[in-house]
Amino acid sequence: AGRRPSPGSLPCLPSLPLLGSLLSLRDDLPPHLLFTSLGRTYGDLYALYLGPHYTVVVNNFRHAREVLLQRGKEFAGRPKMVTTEILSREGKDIAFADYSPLWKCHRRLVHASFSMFGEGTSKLQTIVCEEVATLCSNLLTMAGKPLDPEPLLMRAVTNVVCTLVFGSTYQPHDPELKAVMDYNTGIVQTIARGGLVDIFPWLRIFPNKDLKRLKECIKVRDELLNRKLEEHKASYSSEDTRDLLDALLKGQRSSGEESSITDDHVLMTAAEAFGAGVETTTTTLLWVLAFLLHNPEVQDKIHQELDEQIGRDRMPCLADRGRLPYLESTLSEVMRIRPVTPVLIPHVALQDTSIGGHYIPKGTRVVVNMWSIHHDPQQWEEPEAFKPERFLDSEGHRFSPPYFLPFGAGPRVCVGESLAKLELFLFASWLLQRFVFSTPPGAPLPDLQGRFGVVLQPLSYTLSVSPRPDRAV
Ligand code: HEM
Ligand code: PLO
Repeated sequence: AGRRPSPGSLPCLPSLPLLGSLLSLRDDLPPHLLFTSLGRTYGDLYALYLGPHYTVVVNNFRHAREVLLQRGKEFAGRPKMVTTEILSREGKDIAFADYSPLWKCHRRLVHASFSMFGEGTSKLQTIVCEEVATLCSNLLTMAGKPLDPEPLLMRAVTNVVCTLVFGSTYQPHDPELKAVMDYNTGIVQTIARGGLVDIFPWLRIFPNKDLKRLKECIKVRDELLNRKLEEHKASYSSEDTRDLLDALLKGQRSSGEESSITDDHVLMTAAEAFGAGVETTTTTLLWVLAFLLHNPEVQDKIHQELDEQIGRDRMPCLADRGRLPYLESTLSEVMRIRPVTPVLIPHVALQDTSIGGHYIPKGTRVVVNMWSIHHDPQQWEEPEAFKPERFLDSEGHRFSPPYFLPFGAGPRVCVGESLAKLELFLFASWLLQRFVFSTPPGAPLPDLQGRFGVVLQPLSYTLSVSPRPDRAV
């Protein structure tokens, strides 16, 4: 332990200043593509220094399985990164907190609170359906006009998460809703310009305008959260758990007098559930619509499946999931071809360990390149092609191959996975039962490369919505 890695066994990139600059060049490859292309020179598993940090890049499923699952516990650490430390009050959240017994207990509490409102209960379904219904009526008023779907989708998703976390929703023109959407956007745009692979440790030394903006957004967030927390504390009752914030407060209180889960932890968790809940789901839905505009034949098939399985007399519900394998496969295909976090969040080795038989010293950062796994020609036929059928077996049943991991896996797997799947299913099925989405005449098709930051987002685009014929809406 403690010895520097001898790069003897693992190919290690030599010229780090050069790489650093490559990563930070705005018009150059984003990290997931750069790491994938470096793999062609250095092999699937290689090391490099990002600033002073010895970092191993994992590009194939076999090695990812070791890191996430087989030795998941040994790789369950997180690095300290300048911007995420500020965002999470030095890791008092789940996603950016390093491994510790407190983190474990905290994560378990969050997980339990999520399940309380999750699939087991019909509560969540009711919440989501209410918001989708509003979204549909909003879309209807825009029928035929070119429209940027982002604000409408984001508001609907924000309201779902808001109900879940704080037990409240916003009317369309509530200034607080605008404040929330603005601070979220601000954080997303500044938190990790080169992705979560934090290659700008010098941000701290040379505060720049991004850092300033990030701090301003965090201030807005904190004021809002403090208010919600105080309101909840004032009306708290251990008998009636109204929302996630109540569940967290309850967990905090029941874990003993000197609970080490502080108010800061509660606040950061609520903030994170809120942020993660909004950004990931909105982004995925925007990718879904973008790919449907590019692939109208896929949209036709979804419409057909919905007509056959659900009809037009009732709205889809969670119980219909098994009946709509093509729709589910389309959602999977979108998450394969454009994973929201193409390089996950970096992991850290908590002890000396190994990957693929190569020695990995304690403290090594590990970047799991999910993009390259989801585009590996060894596993996927024509990986660049959008083909929902690849998730269907010969009998038309949906299946999910082990090397499809949009939510990660193991001890650091996404805590919002079931919530996200539920939301995506209900949003997509309702929207597509009612509407046809198309490119407005004269408008370009959406760009499919996207912009890489903390999440891989599509560039804004316009679409046009029309109610499906033969339906009395
Ligand atoms: C972590 C994907 C939605 C909360 C992650 C990770 C991925 C991911 C890839 C990192 C795994 C790793 O580093 O190994 C997604 C996708 C989503 C989604 C594709 C939607 C389409 C959500 C939602 C929430 C959420 C809705 C909460 C409301 C979290 C949290 C973590 C996380 C708290 C950190 C877990 C940890 O570090 O222990 N997610 N996520 N995610 N996600 Fe999600
Ligand atoms: C989104 C913007 C919010 O204001 C803050 C925030 C918190 C948690 C982050 C989330 C952002 C982006 C998506 C992340 C999530 C934690 C886990 C999730 C990174 C930055 C994923 C998909 O890994």
